[in-house]
Amino acid sequence: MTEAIRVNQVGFLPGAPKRAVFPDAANTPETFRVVNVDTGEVAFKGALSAPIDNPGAGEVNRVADFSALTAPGRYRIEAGGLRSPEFAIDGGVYDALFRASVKMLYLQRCGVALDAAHAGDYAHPPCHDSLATIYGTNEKIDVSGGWHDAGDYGRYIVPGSKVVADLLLAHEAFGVRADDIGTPESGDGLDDLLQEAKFELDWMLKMQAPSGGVYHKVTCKTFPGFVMPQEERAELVVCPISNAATGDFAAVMAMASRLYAADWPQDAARYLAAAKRAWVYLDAHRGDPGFKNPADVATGEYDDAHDEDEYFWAAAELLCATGEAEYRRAAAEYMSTGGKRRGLGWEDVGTYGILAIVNNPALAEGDPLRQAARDELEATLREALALIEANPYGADRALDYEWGSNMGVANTGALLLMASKLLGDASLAEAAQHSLDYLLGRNATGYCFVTGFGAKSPLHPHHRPSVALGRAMPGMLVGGPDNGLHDPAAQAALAGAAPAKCYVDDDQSYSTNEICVYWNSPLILLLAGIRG
Ligand code: G3I
Ligand code: 9MR
Ligand code: ZN
Repeated sequence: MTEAIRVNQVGFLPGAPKRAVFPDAANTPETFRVVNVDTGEVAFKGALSAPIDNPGAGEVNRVADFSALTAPGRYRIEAGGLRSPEFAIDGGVYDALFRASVKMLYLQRCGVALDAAHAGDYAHPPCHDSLATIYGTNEKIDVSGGWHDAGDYGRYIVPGSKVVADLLLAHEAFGVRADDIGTPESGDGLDDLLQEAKFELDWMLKMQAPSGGVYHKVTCKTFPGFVMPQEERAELVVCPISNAATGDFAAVMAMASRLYAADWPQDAARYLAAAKRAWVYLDAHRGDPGFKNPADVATGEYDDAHDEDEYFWAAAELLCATGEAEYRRAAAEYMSTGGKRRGLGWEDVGTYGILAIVNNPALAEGDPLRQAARDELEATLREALALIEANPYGADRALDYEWGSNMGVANTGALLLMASKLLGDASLAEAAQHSLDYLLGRNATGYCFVTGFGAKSPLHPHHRPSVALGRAMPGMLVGGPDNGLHDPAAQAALAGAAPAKCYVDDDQSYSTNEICVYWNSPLILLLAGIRG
């Protein structure tokens, strides 16, 4: 038997839509069966779809729909000499995955010791706890804390803000109250997601300069070798303030001021004051150029020449937190200029601002600002749905797989779930299952893209602790296919590959096989929404 059938390798909630893909339509029978692997019984029989062209994968596919199978159990799909990896149907099917995907953030914490009781093999003493030099000066400041960004140990405001936003949205939009993640805070009666986000927020406060502007990042000048974090001992450098960092900071601080008010009132007040100071800085710095690495700094740049969407997101969140007219004016002005820069990424954040306006309880139903934001959200959803519909693997794309494409797929699934609640449309939630299926194995590579989960998952992520210890840390979502072939390992392994197959499980392929806190966070949000 050839394990050629692509399916979500973790599995499905009983009532979920369920699909599998046969990659090679020409060599596929007309019918398939779903077999219970414990009893050997055939639990479901069905007919395959007509062949569907899949140019991004360079394939012609057939789709098997077995949504009608709802009985809990462990299953495999079979047809002729083909079969799929095993998967489960179960009400708790995503519980361990959800916990591991949040725990990953704990394991990326910087500046503190990770003890063996919580971190196991990935325990380490405090790292990056020396004072950091403000670039171009002799001034040293304490900016310890926050998460390591990715496979490297940099700490960057712009992508870190995305993670905070996703965790806060999981709490706000889906009512997540988790106290069993397995972090030092678990079991204290307070939400572990809010406490994980707080670890980053409290670091972010240290990155705000007296002017209200926010330093873009703190890293060493170059990337280290494949060492554990406490072994990276080069000088820490705080890079210059940027508008993008300051705008993202203002947005998530304003968001946090609302969501921490009940359990951490003093922190909530500090977050709001910091957000307002950041806005004052932004207002005085319109038109400043975007961040660029200083000539002798080679770490992640997160350069963004367009800061209007960061201004918008900040204004929208400050409006939500305060109701003040100044923020409304700024948000409305942006909405009316048409420059939406939609997105839930590190670079384009317009959709976060849209969500903040649609969500704002202080805006009346018929408020024109809110209506414009709803229209914008609906346009974004229509585009995503058309792409998902046309792709048998359920990714919201045809031929374009960018660096970190798995973040894009997870963002879209998470947005569909949030919009489904906001707009009261259940069909949007069904489409989100396709995003999750893609990430967990129903894709052209046959990988479940989360380390430690599924029958075939990445064993060699570009992640320094995993490489140093010789074992992939579990619960990490890799970047996935990138048809730009942005690193030498990808170029060597993937020349001529179809876009959806431009992925290689090689620890040198940072453009396809790195992991990131802001790739995990939309997975967390997607899982939070799917679990309901
Ligand atoms: O802006 C262009 C756009 O115009 C064009 O249509 C598109 C086509 O693919 O490319 C766009 O630029 C891309 C850019 O991201 C913005 O999305 C680049 O090709 C792409 O190479 C770039 O990738 C980023 C990469 O750093 C290199 O800068 C990733 O998004 C980003 O996730 C990644 O981040 C790294 C950090 O620098 C360091 N830490 C690890 C982290 C993850 O690998
Ligand atoms: O490890 C680095 C990773 O976090 C970045 O995403 C990537 C691109 O900036 O760079 C990685 O570091 C590599 C560097 O760019 C080139 N020399 C080899 C480094 C390790 O693979
Ligand atoms: Zn560190």
